[in-house]
Amino acid sequence: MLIAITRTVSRSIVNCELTHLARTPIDIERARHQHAQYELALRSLGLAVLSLPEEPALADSVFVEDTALVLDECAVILRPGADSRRPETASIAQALAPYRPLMHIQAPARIDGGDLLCADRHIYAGLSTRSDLDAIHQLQAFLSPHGYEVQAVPVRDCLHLKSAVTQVAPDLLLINPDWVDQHHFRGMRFIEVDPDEPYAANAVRIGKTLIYPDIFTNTARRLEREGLQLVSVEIDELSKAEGAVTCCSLIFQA
Ligand code: CIR
Repeated sequence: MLIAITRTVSRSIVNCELTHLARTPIDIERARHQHAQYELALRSLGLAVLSLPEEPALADSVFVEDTALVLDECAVILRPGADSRRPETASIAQALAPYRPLMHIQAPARIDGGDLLCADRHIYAGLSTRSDLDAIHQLQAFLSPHGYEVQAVPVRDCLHLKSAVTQVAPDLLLINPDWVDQHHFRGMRFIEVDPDEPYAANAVRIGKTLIYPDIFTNTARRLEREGLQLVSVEIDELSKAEGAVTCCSLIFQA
């Protein structure tokens, strides 16, 4: 069975980290409602949702994706690039310990899970303002005994690699070519986001279905033309904190 770890939106989300967006007021109740709908979407696709309690003092703690990389063989507890986010990992390590042997990225290396895109045994690792080569080398050392290859991929003008590109089918990537170059992804096909929807490259893939923001209607049509099925969610309140759909869960096989 697939498990999704999530975490309730923190009451302090208004103090979230922001890199590319200006701060605008966040309605916490609306953000919590949208997050609950997102959890419902995961459940509707058959996932068991393990919803962790709120971390009132950790503004960005709803974005659990950034704290760990969970593979079939092990989980790597990451060292998030923003100082304020480091304390988020302790409770995630506790939650993952029953399911996987844990490894830990060591200081001073920094890496956010939003920069890790796994395509089978190939892991693309974004070089962003949050993630560095030291962490990518540590990952490679942890994971090559399990047969994984880790490839560094530079990104620009966006927060994470998965702001710019996510996988939507076995050989198919949804991409914003302004933020990452296609030539890094050898052997893959691409759907480009609609130019009016630069934030539209982030989708959660569960089997043949995508959990996808309702606001990117033009890009959604491109995905549907490829025969992909979408479960659409409202996520605009969490987007004000620079969150997207992948960042709100850690999904793995129990
Ligand atoms: C941050 O800047 O860390 C948060 N405000 C947003 C993190 C979003 N995470 C993700 O896309 N994986």
